[in-house]
Amino acid sequence: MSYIGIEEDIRLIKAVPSERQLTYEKMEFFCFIHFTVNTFTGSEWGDGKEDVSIFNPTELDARLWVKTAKDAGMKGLILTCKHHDGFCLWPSKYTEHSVKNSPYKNGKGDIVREVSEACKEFGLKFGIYLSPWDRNNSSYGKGKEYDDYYVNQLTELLTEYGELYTIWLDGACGEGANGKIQKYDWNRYYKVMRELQPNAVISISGPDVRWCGNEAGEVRESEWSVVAKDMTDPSITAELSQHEDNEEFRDRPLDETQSDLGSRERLKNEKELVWYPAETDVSIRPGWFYHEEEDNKVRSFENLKDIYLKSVGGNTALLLNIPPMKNGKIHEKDMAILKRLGEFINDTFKNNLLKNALIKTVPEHDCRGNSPDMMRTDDYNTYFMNKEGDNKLLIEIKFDECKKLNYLVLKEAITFSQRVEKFNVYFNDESGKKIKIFEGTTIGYKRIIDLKGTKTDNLTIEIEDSRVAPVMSFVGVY
Ligand code: FUL
Repeated sequence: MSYIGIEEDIRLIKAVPSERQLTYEKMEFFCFIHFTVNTFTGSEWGDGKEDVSIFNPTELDARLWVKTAKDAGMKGLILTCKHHDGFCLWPSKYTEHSVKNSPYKNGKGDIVREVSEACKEFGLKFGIYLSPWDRNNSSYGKGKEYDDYYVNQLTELLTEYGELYTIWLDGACGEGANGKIQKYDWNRYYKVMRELQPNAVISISGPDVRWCGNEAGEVRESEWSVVAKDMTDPSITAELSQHEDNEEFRDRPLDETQSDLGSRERLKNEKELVWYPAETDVSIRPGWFYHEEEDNKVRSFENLKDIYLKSVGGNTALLLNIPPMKNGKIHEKDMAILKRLGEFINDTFKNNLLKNALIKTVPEHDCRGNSPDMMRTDDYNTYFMNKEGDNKLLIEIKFDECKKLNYLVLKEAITFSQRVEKFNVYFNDESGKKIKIFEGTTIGYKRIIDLKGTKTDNLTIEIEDSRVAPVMSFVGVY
């Protein structure tokens, strides 16, 4: 609906993903590992005064962490190399507050190395979390002196552990050991990251990937990847992620003022727009770190399945945290649920029923004369692109017999930005009556629609409105 005018429509679709954003988005589902001295003190935010002698995970096997993530269907893993307590999981040259002075492997361990190597072995990509807030280091709060320290540590991590797919930046900024607050030199940090790991996305307090706005696993109904450029400003992203350390915050639903980031109305006065896709980050337990007393509060398979379908299927990536125990192992309860989740993802989306179905569209061909077969393959080289000015598209699917339909997957070719604003899903019952099963707004990278086991031999997707002509990359029915 071009109620603002064609120029505005085109402005809205100018922002497209960078190569590194595209690679990241295609990975869809990753693992967060929160592990540090907090695991041993039972806290969520360490104060940096912990005695390093408490850190002794006697049964840690990084390969098991990675295998658990892989079995769950995850494609990458992010490790808290340093959390707010300042304790480093690698033997950093720049501080004594690290594994090198702990009993772990008699000070000879390097958990960052062990995890990065295990990731390589199992074919997962590796990412780092390096908290800028450091409650241990004496330079924190002293301006450039701390920035130098942070950049030195960053350089160690970005040069000694192979290729990274993400650098996860927490905006938390509290007082350090001396009561001072540091003003982070974000642009200097970004420059080092781009230089040393040009393919890694800089996430959260960074320009490439946006925090979804809550830690409860909630996803917006309409998730736009094109938003106001201001949103990438580190002072804003960091401000948004400032919070208290408690369960109330982690359970807090999405703030209402944050529910619309990308509608036409929301963007109409924004001068500059950017591609800034969202990431849903959530923990399998109430805390980010392991606490024995939360063993009976592990998220259920049903709950995780729901979060997966809504987040990965709602135009966001999913970053699911799995906190290891004091001995370094992952609790068997968590492992069992994750394994089930992996099996669910694998089994559910294995067999695309579209393979043997007829597919017809109105218009019949795309603007280049291509047939709707273009939407059968899940890649960005094949796509169905309506001709300019034609913002509607009907996709009619006919199966050879009545099938029980569980999920519909729709993907836009986001290399042409995000365009679809409104769509419906129908089927015709035996009497020929048209029955609407779903009414949706955005699609973006991926939308998964729960078809709730509908039994039918036909399915129609109606793209009712689009910012400009829709470009569909993939349709899957399972
Ligand atoms: C927050 C931190 O303060 C939490 O401890 C956790 O690391 C979460 C992922 O980000 O900002």
